[in-house]
Amino acid sequence: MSDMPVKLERRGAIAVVTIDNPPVNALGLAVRQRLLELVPELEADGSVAGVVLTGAGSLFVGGADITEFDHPPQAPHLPELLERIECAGKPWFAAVNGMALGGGAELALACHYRLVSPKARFGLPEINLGIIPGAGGTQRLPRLIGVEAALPVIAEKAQIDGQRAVELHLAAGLVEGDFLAGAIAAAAEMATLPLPSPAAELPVADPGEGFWTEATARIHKSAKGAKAPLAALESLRLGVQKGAMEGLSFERETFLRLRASDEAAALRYLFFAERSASRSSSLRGVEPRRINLAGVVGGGTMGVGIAAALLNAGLTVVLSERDAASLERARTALEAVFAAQAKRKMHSDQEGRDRLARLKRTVGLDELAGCDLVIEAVFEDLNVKRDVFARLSQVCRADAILATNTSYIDPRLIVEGFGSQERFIGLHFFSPAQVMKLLEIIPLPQTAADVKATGFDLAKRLAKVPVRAGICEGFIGNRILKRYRGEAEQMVAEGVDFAAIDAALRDFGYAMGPFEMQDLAGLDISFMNREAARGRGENVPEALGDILVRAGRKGQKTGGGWYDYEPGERKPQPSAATARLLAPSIGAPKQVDPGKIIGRLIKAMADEGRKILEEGIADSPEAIDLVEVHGYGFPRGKGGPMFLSARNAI
Ligand code: T1G
Repeated sequence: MSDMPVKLERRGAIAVVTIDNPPVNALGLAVRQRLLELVPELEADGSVAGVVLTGAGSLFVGGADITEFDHPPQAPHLPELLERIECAGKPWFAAVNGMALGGGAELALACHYRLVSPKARFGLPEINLGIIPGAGGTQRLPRLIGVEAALPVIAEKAQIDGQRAVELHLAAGLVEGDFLAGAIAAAAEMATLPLPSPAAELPVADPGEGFWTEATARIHKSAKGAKAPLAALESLRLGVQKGAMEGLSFERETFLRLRASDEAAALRYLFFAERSASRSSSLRGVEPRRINLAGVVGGGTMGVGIAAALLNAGLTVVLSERDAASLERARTALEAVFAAQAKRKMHSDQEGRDRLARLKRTVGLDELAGCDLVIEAVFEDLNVKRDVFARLSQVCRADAILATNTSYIDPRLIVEGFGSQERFIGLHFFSPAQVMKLLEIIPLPQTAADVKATGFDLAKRLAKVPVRAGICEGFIGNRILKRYRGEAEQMVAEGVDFAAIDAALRDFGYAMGPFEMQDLAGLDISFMNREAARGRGENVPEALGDILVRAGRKGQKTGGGWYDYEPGERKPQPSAATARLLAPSIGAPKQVDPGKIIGRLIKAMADEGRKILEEGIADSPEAIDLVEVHGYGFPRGKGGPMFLSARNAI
């Protein structure tokens, strides 16, 4: 009896139905089957005046069971169940004790009344999964709260909390204190009232052409090519203009079509990959160290971003620079970061000032003595980094964790000779560090388990996606980037126009192609790496990018790299200079189908990914895809190179 996912108990004339299906009370098959049995059962029970439906634990319902989506839908389907509840002859009260997401929100909307706790939240996040609500959300919500209030929830990931739900008359009441008892009491009182009309039958006002035009433009922009948000808007609009019945069938047909799409499959894959990323099986049960005071060495682009990320997460930060002028530049840069965040409504101006108030600035390293964790983010040079760690290992507490943000250098070489490796770890952030979600965690062979666990815990506190990476040149991300760029350059050498390659990658979903990206980041970074390798006597062939750098073309910062740039402009312009410089090194021009360009580049990334897996540098194909999506702009709706390769989609 106890593992039944739906529990039934009686409280006087009220039947209490509790969905108890850990971890998130998802509306899986067994839940749907049991609820469908209960509707007629309770209907026929003359001693039942009303039904209170709630969720066990802190959630109401986390939605339909996403794990079922890789398989054909199984009856009973959610729309059928919700229609039975909506048309029941006795009132069903959704006692929303916490998150009611997706199908969970739709279930609450089909009930006759909603009673909410202060922790209640209604959301229809289906577009995150490349689908739209499939059980009436786009039809019932606007009929209960109006189109203007419903649209942001349906197509823009907005949520409605308990208080707002009462204000919108979505909920009949807010129940404080002992929520379930209060909800049952309210239900007992309201059970005798005439049943309200089913939400799907309520009238809804059409806000007019202007509203739809503006909404379509706004959502088209924010969707960045994803299909689901506009499909959700279309379902809402069609229901408003053609009626709920047509709206419900359009919604269901659209939901099923998107559910079967490659984009939805990719987004589901990433949904589960992101959730398993934060839990490294090898660290289960290892307690992370408590980090309250964090130090950052270096106030350049990376140092400022890392300090901002730590301050955003509530930590107190000591930022160190080598001299007062550099420290002043770092302070100005940090203030600009928080001003920009306030402008984007991430927080208020006051909250920005409060966060900056937790920043201490210092010249030199001595003031880092009290830090629990210090992250080094100085110039990418072995000797410069070693000088920092030599000093840190003297001034910092023995139990302080010392981390390097190196993106290429072997961390063992950086900390060699500075005491036991147990407290050293690589924490590789991505620029801008306060925005990019990826954190490559690079343990050294002797890094202590609780130090590794602290890296993963820090990622969670910074709302980042952690990926363990082994030690090799470029770890996971930069190693694949090198292969990706090498393959792209090889195509140029064979005569393919690099602008055509960039265009193909943009159409595929990247914000920019490899050559535009190099111009933004600077061609000199990889040039210096190659020169350093040549300096070590390694045989590194001349790259096309080297020809450009030797001619002074380092990218946007020099007004030209692969492309030309007008002063102060970021728009890439075709370059006669580049064409002239590269002509002797590239083949006769040739046209290649964009699909072939994409296929070749992603195959190269996946091939390198397979090598990385064989060498144990990454723990799973999912880990590699998380690196590509959260660190290198791989389009989310495509899943990742390993995902596409596994599906033979390239
Ligand atoms: N189905 C199956 N498993 C789910 C799930 C779901 N809906 N939601 C979460 N899980 C798993 C997750 O993989 C993890 O598993 C564990 O639960 C804890 O999750 C018809 C079609 C609810 C806010 O999009 O946003 O309804 O890794 O780590 O931080 O219109 O999970 O432990 O094995 O995220 O406390 C719409 C998705 C579905 C909500 C809880 N619903 N979930 O956050 O825990 S589509 C969603 C979340 C739908 C209808 C349509 C969050 C959460 P494991 P967690 P959390």
